[in-house]
Amino acid sequence: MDCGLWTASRKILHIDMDAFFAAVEVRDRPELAGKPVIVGGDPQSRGVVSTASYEARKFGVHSAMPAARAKRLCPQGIFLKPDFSKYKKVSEQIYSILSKYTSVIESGGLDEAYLDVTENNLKIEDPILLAQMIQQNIKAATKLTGSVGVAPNKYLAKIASDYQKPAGLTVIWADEVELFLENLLVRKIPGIGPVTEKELHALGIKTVGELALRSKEDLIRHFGKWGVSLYERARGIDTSPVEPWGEPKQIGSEETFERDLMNLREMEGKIKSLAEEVSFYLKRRAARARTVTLKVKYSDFTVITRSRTLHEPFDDADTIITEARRLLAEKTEAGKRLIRLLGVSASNLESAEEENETKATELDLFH
Ligand code: TTP
Ligand code: MG
Repeated sequence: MDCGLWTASRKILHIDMDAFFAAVEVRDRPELAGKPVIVGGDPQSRGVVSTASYEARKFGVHSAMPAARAKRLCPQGIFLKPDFSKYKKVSEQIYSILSKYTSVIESGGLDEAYLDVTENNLKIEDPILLAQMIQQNIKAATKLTGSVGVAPNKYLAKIASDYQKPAGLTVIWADEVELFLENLLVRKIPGIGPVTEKELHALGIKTVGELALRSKEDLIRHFGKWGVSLYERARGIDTSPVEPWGEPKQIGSEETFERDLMNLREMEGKIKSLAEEVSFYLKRRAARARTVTLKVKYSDFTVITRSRTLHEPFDDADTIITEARRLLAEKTEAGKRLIRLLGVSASNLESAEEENETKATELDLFH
């Protein structure tokens, strides 16, 4: 491949592992190879599918689907409980490989990351060669495959990595952006979910090419501020930088109950265990938070979130329990409406290190 053709000013890679949780399970239990493997909650109760192997996807099984539905679609499916600590270890292994190539890496979760390889540790100019090396390196170390997108920005790189899964390598050249996007369905634009998709369909817009025919004013009229992003996405524009090691903006945990809850005591008990989990994760990251958020999903699936920000940063379970219970009592219809899910999260995070630095600066001011 002639890298002289690469005229874009930035070289961005997006890597996304294939059927991640399922692929790890199949790797560790070779007898599952080629079988429909579904990782997630219990199909006998109200569990949800985390992911499914490509064999299971042929039956229509996909992430976030109720596991009971997956079982109906694919009765011969092999249902496995997720083993998060195992996936976390594999993820760390992958990140340590990626960091050999560049330090400008942004985590998109356990199984995906953006890399800015415009400048890279190996001083290799051709981003496609780098993408191939990364794929081979990950395969050799983990026996897992990932798909990579190479493009002039993050948005296009993400679309590209999804384009030829599994084990795909897709390049969007700077001068081919328009052609690439023309027939792509709007749903493929990251950030466009079923709701926006429906609204766009109602306006007669099915493809990105059709979206590009609309004026900015037109899109702003229909979608507000989000219309500006849509206008830019339709033209392949994204100037956002790869933000190295983006720390999570929030740490949370949630639970869908076996049966909908009305009893406040029972919900307070659930909040306690969710808060303890959040506190555990905060401490493990040596982070402290200032905001507690409670999420409630009622039995009719409407979701609300209510937050409170405190003066002092915290990482202890007691503070989270107290605040989340207060939010439940004062800001929700708990006890009057059935509740299907509760979630507790902590945000406005600062690391212990940052906190020490702030304290040090404050001290300096007074000396
Ligand atoms: P994805 O990258 O979205 O999915 P995937 O890696 O399983 O499959 P693909 O080949 O299409 O990339 O998510 C990564 C992992 O995150 C996935 O293996 C399981 C987990 N996950 C959930 O637990 N729930 C979800 O709703 C989604 C989308 C993912
Ligand atoms: Mg993936």
